[in-house]
Amino acid sequence: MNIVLLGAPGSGKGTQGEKIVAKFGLCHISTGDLLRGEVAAGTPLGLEAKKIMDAGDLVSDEIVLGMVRGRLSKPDVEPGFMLDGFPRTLAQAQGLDELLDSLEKPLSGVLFFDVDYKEIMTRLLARKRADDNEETIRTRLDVYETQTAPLIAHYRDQGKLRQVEGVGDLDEIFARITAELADLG
Ligand code: B4P
Repeated sequence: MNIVLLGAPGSGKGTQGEKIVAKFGLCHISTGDLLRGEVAAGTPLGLEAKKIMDAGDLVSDEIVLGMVRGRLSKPDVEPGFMLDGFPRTLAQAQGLDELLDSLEKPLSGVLFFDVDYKEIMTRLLARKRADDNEETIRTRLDVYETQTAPLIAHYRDQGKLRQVEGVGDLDEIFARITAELADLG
């Protein structure tokens, strides 16, 4: 099973992603975590990415696609993988479609976490990560609306989209996700 987690910042991709990989034995690939790893290691890419992430903007498609291409070439993705926070633009989605075609690893489905922006603001202000202040969150939500939300239609058109109500108790949300994934086979 190869899946994508799609949703606004703070919609629970990272939180539910941990539970999904533990239950289904998938390789967890979070572009946010990969980028924060580069920042922590102080690499040139990390230094460039930090400014962009702190402002709430998206790191360039070229950089992120390059990172994902490298990660998907590693053997631990063989049992199946879960992309968390990627793709985030139509260009990334098209790049991923081409990459997966060339690797002969089709996407099984895309889980879209549906959470309203008011709830997201409350969650992220409570989390206190470096990019979780009110101004940056507003920018991230604007970026999501203009650049990432069009992916909902992209994957719906491919017949891959599975919508999950992302508000409520963590275990209840996970049960909804499990039901969708069981349905994917
Ligand atoms: P990410 O690391 O992907 O982070 P996120 O979208 O902000 O959060 P996520 O949805 O994973 O929320 P979480 O479960 O943690 O991105 C960070 C930055 O990296 C981006 O802004 C961008 O700059 C860069 N980036 C990453 N990928 C990129 C790409 N593909 N292209 C370009 N740039 C990229 O949950 C958030 C909080 O809510 C937590 O505190 C959690 O405890 C809480 N929570 C979760 N579920 C809850 C529930 N049901 N009820 C109450 N609280 C809940």
